[in-house]
Amino acid sequence: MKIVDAKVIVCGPGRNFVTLKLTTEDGVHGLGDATLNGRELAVASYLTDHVAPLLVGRDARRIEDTWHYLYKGAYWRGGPVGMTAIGAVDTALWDILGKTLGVPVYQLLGGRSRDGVTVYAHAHGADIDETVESVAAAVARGYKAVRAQSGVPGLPDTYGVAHGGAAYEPAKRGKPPETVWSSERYLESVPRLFEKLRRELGPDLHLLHDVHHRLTPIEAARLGKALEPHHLFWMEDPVPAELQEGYRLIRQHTTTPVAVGEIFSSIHDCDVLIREQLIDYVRASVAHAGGITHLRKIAHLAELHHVRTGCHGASDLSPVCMAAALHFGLSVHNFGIQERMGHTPETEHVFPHAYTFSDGLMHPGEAPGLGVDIDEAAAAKHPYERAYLPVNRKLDGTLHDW
Ligand code: KDG
Ligand code: MG
Repeated sequence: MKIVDAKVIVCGPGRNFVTLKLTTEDGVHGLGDATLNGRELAVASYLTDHVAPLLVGRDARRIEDTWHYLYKGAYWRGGPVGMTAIGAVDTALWDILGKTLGVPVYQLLGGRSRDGVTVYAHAHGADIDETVESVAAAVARGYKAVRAQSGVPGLPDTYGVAHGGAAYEPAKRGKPPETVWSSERYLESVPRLFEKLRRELGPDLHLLHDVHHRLTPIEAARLGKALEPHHLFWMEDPVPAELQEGYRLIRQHTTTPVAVGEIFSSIHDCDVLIREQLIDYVRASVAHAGGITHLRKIAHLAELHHVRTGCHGASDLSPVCMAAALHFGLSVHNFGIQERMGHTPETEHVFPHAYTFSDGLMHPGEAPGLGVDIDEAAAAKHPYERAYLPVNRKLDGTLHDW
């Protein structure tokens, strides 16, 4: 079953996406999400200029071998651009295999380990009261788990909070927007948010919060301690994880569970975190961590060390990634939770899909393969427009983590 075509489709239905479409000699096609928010064209070029010529003529069934052929064959291994490209190839090959055998991908991954995939929604507001309302609205839509982000008093913009009731969408056209940051003001307000959420919404709801890499380890330890009475499901990305050992300090001080990894590209970015049990959830995604094949290896290592999965699922990962994440999440034993930020109606239209949501759970559906497609004619109506993620500065102008 030879691959005869490898096409990269770049489109912008409300936001930019890069999709790899592989076609075999039998006319079966598979899709992979190759979107790297803010650096999309680097992956598109990597695939078109360097990977596509290697794929044509290869046997589409050799998924594991193709992964190593691209990873080891590049010599310059790892990194977000290369691993996103490999991830897209890998995902498309699983899609093709499922379609060829007439089964959904989760059946190829060992079958289902649960009835559905628990997902968490995003909620946000300009202040604590608005955020509590937004979380309650997500609960009314059926979610059993909600990530809450609130505006910080005295700061004009805060990570995760959109203005005017719009959905939160960080990437903006033109030069990167600049936001302002104060850890002191943030640390003062977040415990008050979760104190009110627990009081008003009760003990059963899973509450999550994303710190977005902005604290130092000792500040993160302080926040984790302050949040302990409100028993969060997790505190995400409390500090940047380039230094994995930095998490030891947080762990020594707090029992608030920690989730890390949406920017990880490979198992080597999290092996210390997992082996030393410094985190509770690993957030690496199918799109950015080398596809289904490599993410399964991360999950299996994590399983040995009581760490569960919590894959990134922001709106900049396309419905192709969401479908793959759901097959992965339904099958992998140590699944924790899956993020679901949602997509615009234009995106839903460009990527018709079989996955569904009901009562807090998502299911990938029973269509052969991933159960997601791309309507190329619809995609062509939404051309790519360059967009950047914001940068963030402290009150004194120092560049900080966004
Ligand atoms: O492209 C960056 C976004 O995906 C990221 O900021 C979203 O932190 C995020 C999350 O947890 O979904
Ligand atoms: Mg995050």
